[in-house]
Amino acid sequence: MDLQNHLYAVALKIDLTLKKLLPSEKTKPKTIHKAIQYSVFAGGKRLRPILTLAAAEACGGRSEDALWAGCAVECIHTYSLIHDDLPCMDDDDLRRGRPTNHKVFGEGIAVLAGDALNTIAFEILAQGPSTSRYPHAAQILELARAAGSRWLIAGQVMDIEGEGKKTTPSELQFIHQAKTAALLTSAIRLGAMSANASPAKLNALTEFGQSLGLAFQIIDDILDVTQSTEKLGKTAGKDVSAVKATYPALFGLQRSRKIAHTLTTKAQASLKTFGKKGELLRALADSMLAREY
Ligand code: GRG
Repeated sequence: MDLQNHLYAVALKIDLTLKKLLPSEKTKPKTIHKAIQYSVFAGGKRLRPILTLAAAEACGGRSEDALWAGCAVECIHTYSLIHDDLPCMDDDDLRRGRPTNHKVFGEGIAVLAGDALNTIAFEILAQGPSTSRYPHAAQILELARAAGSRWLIAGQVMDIEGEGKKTTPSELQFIHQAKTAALLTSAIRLGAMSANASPAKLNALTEFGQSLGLAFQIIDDILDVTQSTEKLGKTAGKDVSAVKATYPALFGLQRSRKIAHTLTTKAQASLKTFGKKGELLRALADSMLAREY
């Protein structure tokens, strides 16, 4: 199967599992469950769960065992997007090619839909398989840390506080590591945990995720200035209008592309220990570097 078909097939598997695990639109109170379904099934790329399943396979595990963790991470990711779009945050009208959650359901319900997805993530993770090296408590600790105030939320805080101010390259690198790379790394680590990976394999995948996650956010910064709103499904040029610290703003487009390329090569070098089993992760890293939206 070529990579594109693989991506479609895995995204479909994730969608079907999320459909099964999330409360249906008919569950009372209907408004909140409609709002949750609206954003979860808005056509996201499902990159994080795709990486979770690929990491599990690289460690000799079964993708079926990694599905819970992948869906849990996607719930955290979707919550962060709903909250990020709120008027008190980035104040955006468009996400995943549709009006943002608060534009359709109002701010109160959008805040609650994000809150609910944040807790549903742990409800889902707790229902997945536990392994001898990584019992449920270890998996829950893993996701809670990545989504907490030292990483995902720290990145958002520094992003907000940095608007319109001069940011140093090391501050910018930390913002990107915190708001994007930490959750992406956690998606990969949870896949490895579902396969009961050895500590050495978990470490190798952590290094892979950290470099890949930083490269992913740099590409996101680049796409914000080079792509159209239609292609991105979210408002293009937002970083420039909000005077945000980004790699293109600090280093220019050409150097930013080079940094993303170097980080991707570094990520792929961390996969050496996996041999042929690391091929899918290597190919995913290449496709994330070349992505256009
Ligand atoms: C707690 C009030 C409150 C808010 C939290 C933590 C947070 C808000 C926001 C996270 C920051 C954020 C949105 C980082 C950007 C990460 C990123 C590149 C998102 C886009 O990911 P894709 O391209 O999106 O994978 P799709 O739509 O394809 O899933």
